[in-house]
Amino acid sequence: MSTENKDYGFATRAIHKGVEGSAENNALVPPVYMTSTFTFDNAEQGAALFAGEEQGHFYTRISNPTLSLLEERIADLEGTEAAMATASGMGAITSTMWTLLAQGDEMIVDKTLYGCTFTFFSHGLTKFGVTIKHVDMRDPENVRAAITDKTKVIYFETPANPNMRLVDIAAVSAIAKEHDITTVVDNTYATPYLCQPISLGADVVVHSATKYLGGHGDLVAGMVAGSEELLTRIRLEGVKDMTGAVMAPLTAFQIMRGLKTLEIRMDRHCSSAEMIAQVLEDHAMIEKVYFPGLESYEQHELAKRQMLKPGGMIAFELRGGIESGIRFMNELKLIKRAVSLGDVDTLIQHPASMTHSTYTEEERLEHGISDGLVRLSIGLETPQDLIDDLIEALNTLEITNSPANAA
Ligand code: 3LM
Repeated sequence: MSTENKDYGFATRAIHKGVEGSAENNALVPPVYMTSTFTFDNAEQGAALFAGEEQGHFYTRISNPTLSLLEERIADLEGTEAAMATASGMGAITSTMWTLLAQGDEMIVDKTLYGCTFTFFSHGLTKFGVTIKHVDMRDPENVRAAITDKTKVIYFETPANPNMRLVDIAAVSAIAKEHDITTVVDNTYATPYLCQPISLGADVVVHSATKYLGGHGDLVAGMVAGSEELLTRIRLEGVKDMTGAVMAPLTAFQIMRGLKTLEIRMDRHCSSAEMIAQVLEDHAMIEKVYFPGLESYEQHELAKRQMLKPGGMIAFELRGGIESGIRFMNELKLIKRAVSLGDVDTLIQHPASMTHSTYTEEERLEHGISDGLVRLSIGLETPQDLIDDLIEALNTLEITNSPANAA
């Protein structure tokens, strides 16, 4: 974008940020640098690049022009100084945590976390002498109560995967700041279009770019965004030396294509989800719907304050518990049974036996992930087709469950 200081909107920046008209032979879409290494003009230049005395690309595990462009774009959308592209969401989370934490440190995390994040914290970091404290962050005061002089990081997802609980980013970040603690937010569900945690006081944002940022279910990737100083450490300590979880240049190209439609995709994900959440809530076979856009949602006011729109994810419980849930999922014709989320395709899955099967049964109960919970990622299909599919599947349950049928 040539007019760097103009106040462009989100969609404009998602399409143009970082591309100058005259660069790259005037190509509208910048070429992908499919190279692992970069040549040196002479040996002295190679040494200067390695010593950090000269800036430039020399090996793609450290940096690459295609990755740099994506990083510049994500940093801009998240409102941070810098960003780093990683091989997966877990690559982003592990690279960040290995950088921020050391033996003897404590980390406070929310009770609800994506299954592999939970396992990395509870069974991975603990092996190396880091203490993890799980608190229910729906009340920020629980965070304050858990802080000790060893606390280095506060970590949460909002909305949280899979039960849709929200965390007040401004309130928790303010408590963290009082104690000089780094706040890390997983912004995968909201995306920078719906929420920018940094503007609310958080320090670092991580993403599974596999989800909405990519948006088409055809890649696995992650992102970290934060200050220049911290991102340099995550790049050189976390990714370069500890995880090696660097993104492939072609994946960065796919994500940049995805970003160009992020705003319009999110608008449609959100409007369809709002419609569908209401339809589900009104159906007799549904026990409870968890969706931040519903008036009945216990954190609806926080959602309105913190998110531009309520997002495209819905969780719900059926009457008849998990048996009903499994029958219902198997009756769906259009909606696909699959993990992952944020794709153009609508996906449904059962957290207790799939994405969150890394928790034990007791842990799931303790962490608010019920066995009957079903998770729905609303895609971009014609909303009425999705509603018809859901209602037809729900109605088969009514028939099977009705007293007449049982007799
Ligand atoms: C899922 N989630 O279906 P990757 N943070 C959040 C996530 O939801 C995820 C990650 C990080 C799912 C993946 S389950 C086997 C499939 C909030 C991933 C990790 O490493 O890019 O998968 O991101 O909920």
